[in-house]
Amino acid sequence: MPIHNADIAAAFNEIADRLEIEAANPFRVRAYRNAARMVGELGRSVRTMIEQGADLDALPGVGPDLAGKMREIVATGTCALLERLRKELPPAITELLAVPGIGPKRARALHHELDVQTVEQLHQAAQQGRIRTLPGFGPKTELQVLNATTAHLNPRQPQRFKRVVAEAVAESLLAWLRSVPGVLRAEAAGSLRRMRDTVGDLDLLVTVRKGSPVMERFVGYEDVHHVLAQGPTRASVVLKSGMQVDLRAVPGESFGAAWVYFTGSKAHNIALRRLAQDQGLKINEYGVYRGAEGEAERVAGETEASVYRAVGLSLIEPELREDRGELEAARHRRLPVLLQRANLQGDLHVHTRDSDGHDSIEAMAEAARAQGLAYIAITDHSRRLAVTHGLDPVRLAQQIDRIDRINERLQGFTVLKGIEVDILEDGTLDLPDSILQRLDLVVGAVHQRFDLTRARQTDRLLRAMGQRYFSILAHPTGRLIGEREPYEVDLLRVLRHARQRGCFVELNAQPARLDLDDQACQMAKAEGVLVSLNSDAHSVLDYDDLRHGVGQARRGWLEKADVLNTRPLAELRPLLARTM
Ligand code: DGT
Ligand code: CA
Ligand code: CA
Repeated sequence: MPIHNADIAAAFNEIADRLEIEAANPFRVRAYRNAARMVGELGRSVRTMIEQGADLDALPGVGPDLAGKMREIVATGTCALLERLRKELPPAITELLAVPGIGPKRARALHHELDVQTVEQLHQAAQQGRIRTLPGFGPKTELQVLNATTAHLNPRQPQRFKRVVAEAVAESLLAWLRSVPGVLRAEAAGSLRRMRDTVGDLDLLVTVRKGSPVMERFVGYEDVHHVLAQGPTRASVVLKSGMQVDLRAVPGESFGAAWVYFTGSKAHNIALRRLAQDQGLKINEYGVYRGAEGEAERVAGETEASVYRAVGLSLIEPELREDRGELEAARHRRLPVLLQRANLQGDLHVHTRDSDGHDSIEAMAEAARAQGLAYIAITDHSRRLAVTHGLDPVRLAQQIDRIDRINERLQGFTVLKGIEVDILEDGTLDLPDSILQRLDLVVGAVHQRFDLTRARQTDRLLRAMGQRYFSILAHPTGRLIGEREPYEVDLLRVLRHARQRGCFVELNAQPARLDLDDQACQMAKAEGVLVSLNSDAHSVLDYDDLRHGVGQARRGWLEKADVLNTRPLAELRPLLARTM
């Protein structure tokens, strides 16, 4: 059975939940939670890493113990620790933890006192007023439980997956499909291909020789949990991770038309169809047709380019297909030349083991160079973020001196001196100008008080950008996909202030952040503010995340010139120099 990163993450999360219910050491619980998150966002298949003999200990936060567990899970689908924990507690009790407001302590109390084992039973107990009678559970908590369980039992929004997770699943599935007899071609479509930051389900296309068993094989894929539909040319399944996959087999001569159709977006398709109609053409997933029903002549369909050409357009890249002006731009041959990974010359947000990173300055520089970059900025956390071992002025001064010495040795690569300084609640910075002035750049970030009103949060950021040495606003909206909503802020005012002050905004490439999002990138471009596309790397492996940022930048219509760190160092330096 092929184990995906999502399976490992789920196992680690379940271990963390169960350890928490058993009141285990909180550090141990957190280690499993962090590992679950790290694996979930990894972007490389742990299974493949193991197959290729890669060193799992090199992954952030992973020691020999966790590495061993990952090997065990990849080999067997579970691990001895999880199985033991499952025997110790009724299987449904961890469900209780999924209810907001119910932590391990309360889950344990409900289980012991009321013999509640499922969310349904908890809901019932709340309805019957049995929860308010428990010590520590007044009527207010009971109402909370009632609301939470109602929402939990009637989920409104179907689950979406982070792109990095969906991509890993799609890649192994596509590779496997390509090995099925008679399969000529297998490709991803849908939101995954459009590089959306989250993916609802996977849409895959194949072309096959006659008689290929691809549909039978697909529904029998080892990771399939259940089959929703199966026919000769299409099938839908739900994988064990809960992810739905739609597969369609299309004729080779229609592949381009089908790829356009199933790549979407729906809004783009509708606009495209309307444009075709205006020219007396009909467009569907089989091709482009001219003439009346019955005697229609097919004029395009084998390639995507032929489809767009038939309606008078140049080929539109998948990232732009959102009906946000791309058809108009294609008609007037004014499509942007989208940013590419190879355009990036450096990375301006990088951590080391001086704060919460895993590797040395030298190792981060070497790894960046191996990724084709010419410079990085070391930007460890500042003292306010104590959990990260953030730098105070004395330690930062020492780091600055060390970087100077490292640069003397390096050739053809430069390490810039920076800091990820905390923006305090009042918009001042966590370190004084006397030390900030010694740096090449200052990356400012919000790490607490996400809850300020829109007006106060906006003022806070404007004030921070007004500080003399401020350079780049990191992860400007603070969102964590699927975990934390962006904070309330007037982004337009922030961008206009950035433009006026000559500072920059970040597109943070961590798969869970991708902050700014696509539309905000477009807004930055419109306001004339350069975007700094940074990995926020915490280990030598994390530069790989830059490609996620590039996908997001492309969705935001960004070209090479719109991105700060496509500049060679000689052009970058004057842009970073603060004269005010
Ligand atoms: P997702 O899965 O929610 O992340 O987003 P998509 O864009 O992958 O949407 P999905 O999976 O529902 O459909 C895949 C593509 O199929 C979609 O991007 C466009 C096409 N499509 C689906 N339904 C319709 C429809 O009703 N009309 C048209 N014109 N195209 C559709
Ligand atoms: Ca989809
Ligand atoms: Ca779909």
